[in-house]
Amino acid sequence: MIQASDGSFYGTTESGGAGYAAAGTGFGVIFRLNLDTTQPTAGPVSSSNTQQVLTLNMTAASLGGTATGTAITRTVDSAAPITTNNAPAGWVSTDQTVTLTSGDGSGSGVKNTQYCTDTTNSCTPSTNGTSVPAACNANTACQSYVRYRSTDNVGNVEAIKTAAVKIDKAAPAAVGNLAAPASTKTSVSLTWSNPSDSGSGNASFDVRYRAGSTFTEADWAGASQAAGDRTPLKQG
Ligand SMILES: [Ca+2]
Ligand SMILES: [Ca+2]
Repeated sequence: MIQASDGSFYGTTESGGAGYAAAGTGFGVIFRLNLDTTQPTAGPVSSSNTQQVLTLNMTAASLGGTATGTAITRTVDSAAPITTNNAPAGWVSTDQTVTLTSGDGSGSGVKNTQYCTDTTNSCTPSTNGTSVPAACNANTACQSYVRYRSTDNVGNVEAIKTAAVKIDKAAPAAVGNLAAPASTKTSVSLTWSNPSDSGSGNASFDVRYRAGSTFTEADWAGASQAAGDRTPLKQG
């Protein structure tokens, strides 16, 4: 007695091993591909034509003859699963949890998704899961990599993919060289140097003033915000 699951999937090679059970000893397995009874195949049967439906007739044979087999159909799944990630495209200011989403189309289904994280984009995914934490210490900027892949139920393995996660919790350095080289009765022109920043780079400057008295950073909210272009100049 040879047993297999009608309608189930197999990878590119089908043999008399996994998925089949022979009761007793002294039996051999004969494959007949697509019901071609004139050309029995001693297995394994192989096809890389994914989603192709094959009809297999498997019988037990012994010295006493070959039994009558019952045909089954199985579908070739030679396609690896596809996994995507939801990592943000650019720099962000908070720790992230990257979610991996996998699918195997109309194939045998996803068996597992594995991931790893590092800073050199070279690790081999080995942790099962689809929720990947990415963290960065306070006052620092970090770029890490989530590397991942999925495997389907017949052993097709996806090529490793990578998502870069960029977290910037480091404020820019202090503005330097502030000067007021020109002024009129109604305006003051200011110059300053663009301070360094670990991570995402400076996006804007906040210029404040107060008439009649000086103020410090502690009074920042109570001072008036100056109008004008405060976008950093591009490098180069
Ligand atoms: Ca598949
Ligand atoms: Ca920064």
